Amino acid sequence: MGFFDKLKAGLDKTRKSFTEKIEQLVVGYATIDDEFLDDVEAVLLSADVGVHTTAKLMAEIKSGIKSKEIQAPEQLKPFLQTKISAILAEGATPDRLFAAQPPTVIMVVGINGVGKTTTIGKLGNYYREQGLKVMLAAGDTFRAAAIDQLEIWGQRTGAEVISQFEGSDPAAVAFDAVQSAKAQKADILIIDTAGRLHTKANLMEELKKIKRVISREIPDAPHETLLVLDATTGQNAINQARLFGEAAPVSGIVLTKLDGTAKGGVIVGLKAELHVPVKWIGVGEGINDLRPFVPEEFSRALFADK
Ligand SMILES: Nc1nc2c(ncn2[C@@H]2O[C@H](COP(=O)(O)OP(=O)(O)O)[C@@H](O)[C@H]2O)c(=O)[nH]1
Ligand SMILES: [Mg+2]
Repeated sequence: MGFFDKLKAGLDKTRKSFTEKIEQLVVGYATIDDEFLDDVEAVLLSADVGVHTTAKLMAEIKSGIKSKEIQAPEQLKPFLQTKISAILAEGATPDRLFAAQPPTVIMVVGINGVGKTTTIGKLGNYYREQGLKVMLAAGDTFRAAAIDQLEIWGQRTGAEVISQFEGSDPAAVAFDAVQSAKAQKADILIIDTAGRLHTKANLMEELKKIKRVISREIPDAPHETLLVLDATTGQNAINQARLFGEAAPVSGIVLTKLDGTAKGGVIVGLKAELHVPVKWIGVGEGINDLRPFVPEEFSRALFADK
């Protein structure tokens, strides 16, 4: 299966909870009235696009009705598809940032279990396939298993992994890794971090410290701070984005587990409510199941006919 087909299949449940409900509504109403609009609002709210985005879309629908762009219920679906594509395409940025001088340093943050380490493995593979020299840093020292997991990805992708031992200082690991990446002329260094510590404040302090250490070695690094969010958590993903944004300015979002979730609509809310672009999407656990986010492709998959 190609990536688009996987994405489309992955969004099946989202489509059922959203696009198909809109289609059913359209069939159920002959004309546009307040009741129809209330039902549309309910569908949007249940689709995980969020309260603000729902309000925004409802305002657009109402002005579309006024301007006669929408004259009958069946015109709602194409109208929404256009508006949602536009939201997703706003501020779309390239999938990667390259430093003026290598290495480009990418720091990966997010809570436990969202898919950070897996994403790093896939990202490493993506860049390796482009002929770039990739290094990985095992900055999640909270659990030994997290270090082993990154080592395995290193073996699979042929990327060198810089690691210390369980419980060591993640900022020291990051320091070592930056030194090695410079000395060995790596093109890209991707740093894993812990998603859980004894307290939330500890975690945020640790991320700040890692950032400080990195930027002491390379002034404009990290060039990218990717926040990994799990699509299956729906609205909670938006709250996590707010929380992490306070500790480390996030430059891009990776939305994982879009395979088989009914909450894929959260991508629309993320885009509309936080001003951080979604840069990558994950549709499975395999090495090729991560791709740059292409808004047009996503909305095509979301609104596709079965
Ligand atoms: N279905 C699916 N599973 C994923 C995806 N990304 C990661 N996972 C799985 O999510 C689990 C947690 O991933 P991990 O990378 O260890 O998360 P971390 O704690 O943030 O480092 C693992 O079982 C991964 O295989 C994805 O896009 N789709
Ligand atoms: Mg991990």
